[in-house]
Amino acid sequence: MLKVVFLFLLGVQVAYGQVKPDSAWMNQKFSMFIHWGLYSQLGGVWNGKPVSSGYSEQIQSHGGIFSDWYAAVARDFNPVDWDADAVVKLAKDAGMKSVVFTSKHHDGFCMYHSRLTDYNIVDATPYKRDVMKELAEACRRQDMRFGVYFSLIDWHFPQAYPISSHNADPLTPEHYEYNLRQVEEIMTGYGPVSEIWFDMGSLTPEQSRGLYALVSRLQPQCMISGRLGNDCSDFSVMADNEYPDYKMGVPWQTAASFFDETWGYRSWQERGEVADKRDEKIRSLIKVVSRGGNYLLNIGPKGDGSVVPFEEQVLLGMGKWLGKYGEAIYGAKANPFDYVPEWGDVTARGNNLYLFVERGKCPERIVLEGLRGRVKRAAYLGDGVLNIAEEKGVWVVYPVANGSVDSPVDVICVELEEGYEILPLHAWVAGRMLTWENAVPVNAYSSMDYYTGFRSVIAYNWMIKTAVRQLKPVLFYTEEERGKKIVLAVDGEEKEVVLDGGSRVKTQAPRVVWGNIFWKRTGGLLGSIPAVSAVDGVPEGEGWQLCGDLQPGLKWELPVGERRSVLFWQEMVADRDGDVVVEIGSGNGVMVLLNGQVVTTHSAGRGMEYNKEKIILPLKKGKNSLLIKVYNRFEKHLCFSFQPESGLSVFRLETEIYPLKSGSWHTCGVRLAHPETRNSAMRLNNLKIRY
Ligand code: H79
Repeated sequence: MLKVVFLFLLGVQVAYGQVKPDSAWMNQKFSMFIHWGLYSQLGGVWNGKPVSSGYSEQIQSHGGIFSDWYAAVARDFNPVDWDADAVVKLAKDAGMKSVVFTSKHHDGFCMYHSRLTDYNIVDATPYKRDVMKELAEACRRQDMRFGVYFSLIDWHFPQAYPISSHNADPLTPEHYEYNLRQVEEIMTGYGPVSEIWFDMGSLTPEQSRGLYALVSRLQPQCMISGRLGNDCSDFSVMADNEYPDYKMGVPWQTAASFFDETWGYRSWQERGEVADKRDEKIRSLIKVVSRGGNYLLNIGPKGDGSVVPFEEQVLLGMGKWLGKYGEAIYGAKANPFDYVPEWGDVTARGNNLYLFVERGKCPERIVLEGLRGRVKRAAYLGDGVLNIAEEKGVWVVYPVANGSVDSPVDVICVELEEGYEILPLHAWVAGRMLTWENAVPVNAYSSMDYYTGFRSVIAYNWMIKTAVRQLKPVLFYTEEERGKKIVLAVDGEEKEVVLDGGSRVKTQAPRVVWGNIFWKRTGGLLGSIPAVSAVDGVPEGEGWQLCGDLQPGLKWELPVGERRSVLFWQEMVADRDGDVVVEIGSGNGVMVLLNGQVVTTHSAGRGMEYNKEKIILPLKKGKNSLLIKVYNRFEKHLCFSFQPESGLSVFRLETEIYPLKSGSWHTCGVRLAHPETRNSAMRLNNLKIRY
């Protein structure tokens, strides 16, 4: 039965609640992270020797320090040079819009006056002052937003898990309860909190939901970080110091430290030149903002409370840069083009496009492919006007090298007339069948815990060219998608469709010679895409083994460590182009690549050791390579199965008529009507749309 519901939503990618995401948070762009705690007093040194493994804020773990010896550091922790107002002023001068402070790091030492433990800055140190309260008040005085970091693991709380190598430990019921009560203290005693940056641990979905609900009840505006786990969050957080090379359709953030090796103060850090670091961090800020994210840059004050002069100088340098170039950053949207140009990055604000051109890569002509509209003017921000011309319908800017003063990259502002458009080039579908292969995916970042994070796909968009005045798209789906409710949008008009019913169609699959399946152990994260080359159906490189006793469709178990993956590879030779269906059994997460292109990536959540799914593979005539990465989170075994299906059975479902707007180019998009979470992979890779 066909169910179509009309919706009058306007192009909103994800249905948000009323309060969140907080638009002020989305527009912050640049904020200060502060890692300050007992560890700062040690500055990366124990027993007179530098502890070089691990981050310095985790010196208790990496330095193998007994808990009582570590706790004793508090007796000498007397940060007489701490000046909350000066720190907030520095953040302001740097052009930052909020400050996020470590209320409690993994060591369990509270930098605020907790009533639940005396292991805190007021009760356990000679300083006896609630520095977090001082910071919150300084923020309020200086009109700066205030946020907190809160470690979900705790090496001091007796009923918590002991120190592990990975920090992704579960929470015992007592520890979870303790965290709830501490979070309640923080959310009720320190005024408005703009974001809470939960970190590490590996919570059950119920625990993540419980903390999310508590924070939302106490402070409905407060943005909650993705590190809470189980995709229960208001914004996604990349791995430490990770910069995604893709845009996201959800609020997200990169948190970065001055040096990848540490967040907490490290006295023996080799720092290099201020100007180099300033330029590096300006580039990072541009990279994040041009992909739609917020940049959270960390400082690690010393044990005496003072800010490291190197860090202060870098921040002031960034503030100076933002003073001149900030209009290209604040309030700016992500690169509106569907490609990242070779010469740099792009942001957009109002009727302006901002082009960030890398000095070494400055081309003679900057071709703004996909831009439809009229250009008023192009100029270096604040400086010289540039030549710009429309050549065969494509706008071309003629840059001059080193056009921007005091900036590591040239910043060009292209002013456009109202009503310009940017067409997604890579989704101009020539044929009439829309699939994952020719879609522009809308990305998000899904994370069950720190290590089970990956680029998820939450929508597909296409650009189609047709002269007709209306469309009646036909959907093709498989058993795998049956029952899912999707939103199909054409030229902005959205209708809900339930993938159910329709007529069964059988299509002729190509004849395929299935090669041998090989396997190989690999690292943990789902996110990295390995390239495999092969000769005569055998993968090249170390470590590949033949799956000798793998029987079609039967579960194959391998003993594999936690947070590790196994790659499976095989070659398929098809006698013509065409679809085949395979059934793949996998564990906690799986990524499937056909001929180097990602078909699907998803995780299965905790405790889901093994499940099967059917996947359509659009083969090309001749050799095809199939790479499957199966991820093991916490299970003892990794499970896999593989079976080619004999026939390809799909359902053909007609939709209602969509009127088209004038013009020959039209948009089409699909997503789930009710995604489980904003970041969950939608898993519509078998869906096809014919128009
Ligand atoms: O507070 C900071 C870290 O102490 C905390 N998150 C940031 C904001 C953190 N705790 N544990 N982890 C992060 C896990 C990180 C593990 C790794 Fe790595 C980071 C693995 C690879 C990159 C550290 C650096 C270990 C190897 C390299």
